[in-house]
Amino acid sequence: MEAKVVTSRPFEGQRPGTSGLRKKVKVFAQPHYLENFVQAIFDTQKDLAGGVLVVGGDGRYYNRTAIQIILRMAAANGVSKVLVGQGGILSTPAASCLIRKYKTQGGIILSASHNPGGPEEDFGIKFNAPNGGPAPEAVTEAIFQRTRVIDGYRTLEHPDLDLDHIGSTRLGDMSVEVVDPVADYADLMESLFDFGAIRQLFDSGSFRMRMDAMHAVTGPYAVEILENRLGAEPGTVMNGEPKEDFGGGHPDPNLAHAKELVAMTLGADGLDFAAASDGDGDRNMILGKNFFVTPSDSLAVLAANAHHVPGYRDGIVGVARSMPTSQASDRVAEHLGIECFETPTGWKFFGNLLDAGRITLCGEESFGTGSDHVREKDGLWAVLFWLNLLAERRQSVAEIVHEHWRRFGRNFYTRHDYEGVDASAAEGLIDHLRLLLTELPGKTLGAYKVQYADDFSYLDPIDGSRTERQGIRIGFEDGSRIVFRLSGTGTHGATLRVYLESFEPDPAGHDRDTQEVMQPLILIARELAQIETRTGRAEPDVIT
Ligand code: VG1
Ligand code: CO
Repeated sequence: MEAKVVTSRPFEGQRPGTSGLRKKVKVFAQPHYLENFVQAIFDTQKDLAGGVLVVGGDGRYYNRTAIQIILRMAAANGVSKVLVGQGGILSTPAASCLIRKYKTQGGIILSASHNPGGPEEDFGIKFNAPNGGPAPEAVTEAIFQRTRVIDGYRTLEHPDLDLDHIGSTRLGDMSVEVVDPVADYADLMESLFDFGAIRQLFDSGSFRMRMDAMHAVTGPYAVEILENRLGAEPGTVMNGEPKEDFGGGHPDPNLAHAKELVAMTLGADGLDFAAASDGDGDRNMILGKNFFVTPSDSLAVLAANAHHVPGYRDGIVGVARSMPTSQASDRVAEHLGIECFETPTGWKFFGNLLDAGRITLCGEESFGTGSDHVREKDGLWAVLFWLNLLAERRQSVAEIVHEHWRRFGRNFYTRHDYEGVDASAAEGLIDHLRLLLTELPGKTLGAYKVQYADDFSYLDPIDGSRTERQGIRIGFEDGSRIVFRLSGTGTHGATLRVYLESFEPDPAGHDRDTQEVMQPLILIARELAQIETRTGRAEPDVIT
């Protein structure tokens, strides 16, 4: 079978954002659009020729079509072997696990994560490096530059392969192995957590939990691990069947999009524990009875309790959080006497620190938590970590978090998102804030005195690379912060994210309502950024 070159012309706008290239399905389905981007990966990642590639996705609409296209192109570009998840399914953390376990030259993951799916909705593609993690900036930039000048791509004529049965086939000179998407990942989880203790918790009969897979990729993983291996009762996993349109919902595990699950935790009869994950299985939301754990607190609690879990029994070497994530984990790191890092938003910035052995745990306020076991955030991993803690400490979620606050103080935290805002208005708002930066320090806003104001930039301590303009930070003397940044994962208009944080050392104030506590800062943020006049929005669309 001869490889052929199909002539094409560059498309505008193929620069990957916070996590890969995301566009409407209609954009991806244009002739040559996906192909150009994939060829740019092969053109810049030379080790893929003659190497092994992992391919899979979150099962959304266009996943199977895209995988067939990629397989033909991989064969034409001289890849020697592809490992593809059965049915085209691989969660993001499971893909990372496979790349590492089988030491492949990288992976291509098809997902637009928490964005909705379906013919009218979103699709996405990202390249993961041989360390299993999202391609670093230098790689995504090289891929993007290649897309700007590309004039053709390599493929071959071949019928679609059967991806639904496990086993090996050939496509031209390339071997294609359809693998169980769950087994290796489930084994890794079993090696990290005390499955015996968690099984006992489920067996006790007095512990009730639900895991909402939101009709996304986590379903098969959660069923195998929670129900089959750990003995949770059948039905523990809700919405466990991956659907191409995620059942019409946003597979975004937060208070706004997982309402049904949240309702099940409320009242005297509420569940003891509930969790949800996103489209590609890398996010997690953790709930207890009448209790929501903010992702920032979750990272801090896991760091403070890591010694309860077999995989981290010997302690953790350091923690990292994305810049907008609350400073709760910094307090734990200080207490433990370990390093702590503040990185730009996006998991790719944790990769070097993990590879260099400088951190063990890391997380983002956006429902992302993970460790050095893979190089992606990992939704089910976080759920199992919490289950292991609950089994070990024999306390409720609320008790564990309250105890944590008493020990370290509470970082109140909320994020306000203004979605689908006019892109130039959003840019204008950020530019306006940039102009204020020099005059803000020393000023008093309401009851708060500004200590520093900057546009966050990050110097990677491992490779010395610098990343600029990662969000406007305004820090106050009492430790409170306001952060503004624009989303890099949306597919239409702009999304303005406003992150707010304040610190309360006094346990008497720990049970106050977050929005109420944050009200003064919320008003300062709105006024300072002129949100309503610039965007026409009086209120945010999503509050978490
Ligand atoms: C968002 C989150 C960020 C996360 C990214 C990818 O990015 O804020 O923390 O890493 O999504 O997550 P942005 O640029 O829209 O704020 V996932 O689960 O969508 O791959
Ligand atoms: Co995701």
